[in-house]
Amino acid sequence: MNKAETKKAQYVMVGGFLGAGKTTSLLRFAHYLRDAGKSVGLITNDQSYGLVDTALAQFQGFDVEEITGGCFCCRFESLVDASRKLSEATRPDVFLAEPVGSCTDLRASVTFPLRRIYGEDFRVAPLSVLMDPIRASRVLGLREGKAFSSKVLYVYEKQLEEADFLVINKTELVSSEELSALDRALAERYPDAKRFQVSAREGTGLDDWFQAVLSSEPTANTAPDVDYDVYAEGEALLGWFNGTWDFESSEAIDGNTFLQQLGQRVRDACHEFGGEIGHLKMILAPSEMASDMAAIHVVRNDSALELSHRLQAPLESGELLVNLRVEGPPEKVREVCLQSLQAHLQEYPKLQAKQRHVESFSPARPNPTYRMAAR
Ligand SMILES: Nc1nc2c(ncn2[C@@H]2O[C@H](COP(=O)(O)OP(=O)(O)OP(=O)(O)O)[C@@H](O)[C@H]2O)c(=O)[nH]1
Ligand SMILES: [Mg+2]
Repeated sequence: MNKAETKKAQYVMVGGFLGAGKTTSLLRFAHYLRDAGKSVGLITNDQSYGLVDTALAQFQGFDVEEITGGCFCCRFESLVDASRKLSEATRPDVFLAEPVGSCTDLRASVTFPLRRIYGEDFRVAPLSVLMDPIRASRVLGLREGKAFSSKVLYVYEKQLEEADFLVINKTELVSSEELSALDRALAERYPDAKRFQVSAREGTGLDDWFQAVLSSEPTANTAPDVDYDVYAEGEALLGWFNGTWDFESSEAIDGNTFLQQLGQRVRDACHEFGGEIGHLKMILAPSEMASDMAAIHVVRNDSALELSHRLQAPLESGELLVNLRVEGPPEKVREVCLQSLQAHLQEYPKLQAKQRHVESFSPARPNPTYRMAAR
């Protein structure tokens, strides 16, 4: 069968800043597609490996390809390779891809090149950019509270500027007045984008958004200008930490409490040094059971710590995965994580933790494989 006869796979990208709810929404999207009888391939992306997002997607039974070592735009060919690998494995009807939360310029570096170079293989959907309404209201000056520094905010605003679809997520977290004020501000600043209001957690508003994604094409003919010096400096202000430990305890522990308390320690330590958290996410999973795990998230220094997955049973051994993205030097971010874990382990004298992988860094200057300013 030649390509013209084969139905093209759809390529859907959901961007947005760290902690906006991309993974949660994409997993909802994956279930929506699966329920409609379509096959789905998920693509996760990060600067390094040991990803909580990949573990969360696999936990829900989806095929996932992980692209690490840089963002989609800088590892464009890996993105295409990842799609091919998924194609061989499951022949997805739809690829759902999550770019790194500190990444922008996706229209010029992914959407346009994919359409131009691989247009026979993929039908590229409009770019959705997701927002946490509290974070977005702060960025747009509608709400008090700690924000990131101006170069990090440059990246945030560029993400909004390039969106075909602007999606306010977590709508249940704010009042209807605040939601309307945010929606009005977005409409004024970005009149060409289509706007949606959803709650990925509660499942509201999602079907309209998913249907629009699947049935429309990106309409913009040009990409916004991006000053790569400011973009690079903004990303470089963020510290990344990924760590994986194997642990064993001679006495079963309550993993949910273990993880929540560790999360609180890390959050308090970030607060103390004045680093604004983009996203702290951690997973604790037993070694022998693929169907049980605890996961916690913190998406701002003043956000509630969320236990998004709860372990069903106490555990004696398993794996701990920590991903932290925060504004601050990577050495400080590493120190915060390691010292918090060390202090926490003192409360668990029967538990031994063996470090498997630990890494901290700031994202390198983005250097896209392709940059096409027009489609
Ligand atoms: N209240 C509320 N929380 C949500 C909603 N959607 C996602 N979250 C929570 O927001 C946090 C971050 O969600 P993720 O889906 O991991 O966010 P992300 O954008 O993928 O984060 P990164 O990959 O780190 O950039 C988690 O605690 C989610 O449970 C929502 O609709 N309402
Ligand atoms: Mg994610």
